[in-house]
Amino acid sequence: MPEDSHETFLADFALMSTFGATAGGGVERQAATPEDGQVRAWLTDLFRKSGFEVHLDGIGNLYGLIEFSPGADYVLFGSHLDSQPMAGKYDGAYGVLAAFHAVVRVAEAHRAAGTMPKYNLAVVDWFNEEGSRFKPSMMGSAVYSGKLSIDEALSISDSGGVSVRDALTALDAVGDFTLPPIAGYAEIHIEQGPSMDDSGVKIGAVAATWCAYKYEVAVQGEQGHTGSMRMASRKDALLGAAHLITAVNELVDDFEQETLHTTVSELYVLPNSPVTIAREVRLHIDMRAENTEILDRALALLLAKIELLEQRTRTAVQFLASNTWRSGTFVEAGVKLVEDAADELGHSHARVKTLAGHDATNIKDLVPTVLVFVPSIDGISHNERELTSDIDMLAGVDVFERIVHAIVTGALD
Ligand code: HGY
Ligand code: MN
Ligand code: MN
Repeated sequence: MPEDSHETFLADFALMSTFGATAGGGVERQAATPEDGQVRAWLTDLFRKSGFEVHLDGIGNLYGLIEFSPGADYVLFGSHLDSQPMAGKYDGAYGVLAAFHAVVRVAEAHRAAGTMPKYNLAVVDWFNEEGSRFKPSMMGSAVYSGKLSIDEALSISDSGGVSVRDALTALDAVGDFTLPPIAGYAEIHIEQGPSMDDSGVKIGAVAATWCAYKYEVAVQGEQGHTGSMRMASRKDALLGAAHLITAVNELVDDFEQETLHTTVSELYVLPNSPVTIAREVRLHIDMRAENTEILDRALALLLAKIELLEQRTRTAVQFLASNTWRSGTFVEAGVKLVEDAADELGHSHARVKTLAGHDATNIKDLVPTVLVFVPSIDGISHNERELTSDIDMLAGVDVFERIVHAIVTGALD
């Protein structure tokens, strides 16, 4: 690829990373915050300056379209610009920018050659992939793929009581566009895990996804005076939550190492007053494994542990909501596309699984979908220290360009 396009990519990446930049070298761009609005406005401007038509759908998904043949279906490429709090600048954003640059290069090649691709091209920034401010994660692609109703999504509120609808409206980001039918989707993303960095592999052809069981849980107790209430009469929700957090983490001891990942990652204490025993604790349980058999076994074990901790702490545990995705494979033709593109460019590659969810996790159930990884140094992610080298980013963009070219000419049909 012409050197300038590498330099242009790196310059765009540096500029993109200034939106919501944190002192520790990461970004803070939670969904529909002003910082998310700023980076979306920047992408909108970049789309327009490069001849894309820009559209917004009803859940704030932002699209840039290049039409070659009116009425032809589209093929879609992209990822997400929103981030976790105090997080890395590569997660999602790299994939949006790589998709933009790869689509620009492929469109320019067709124009220069006077050829017509089989499909029109679109780039997307999916709204709220991270699910940090508004749960569940992968929200924009879940609505697009029919897994979550738009009304339900728009009415979900953050911990401050602001709804998705109000937050998007404040950014003037609620549209009424419906993307024409798509024949395929591809996404490039950092691995967010250590396997590629450990093995020195430069391109990951994602063959399948782990599955996830995520639960919103409330531990119910009763308020009381921390000084005067007898210990034997207490129904301390925070004590119940402490036992639950330990129980969730100790589940992995009953499974082969690294085959089950469990976390309690979010916690709210009510009333959270120093001299009052907690009446309620809300927390978020996240369980991941290669298949649902492992997760079903882990869940059964957890429910048994919950019965014991309820008796021991005189509290009650309620499951309020769940968000799950089952493992699933990506189309073989797409995995092969990644391997062939990496071979053509002389980059090492391996078939990998994704332990994290992505928008591709949703879209793969709709149309033939390709997910490509580039290495994360030390596997660090959702952390300001997240890092992928420039050379690995650029290799990924070049590989992705070959994938875009193949898909737009019908390679996934
Ligand atoms: O939930 C996930 O795994 C994704 O990173 N949002
Ligand atoms: Mn991501
Ligand atoms: Mn993420």
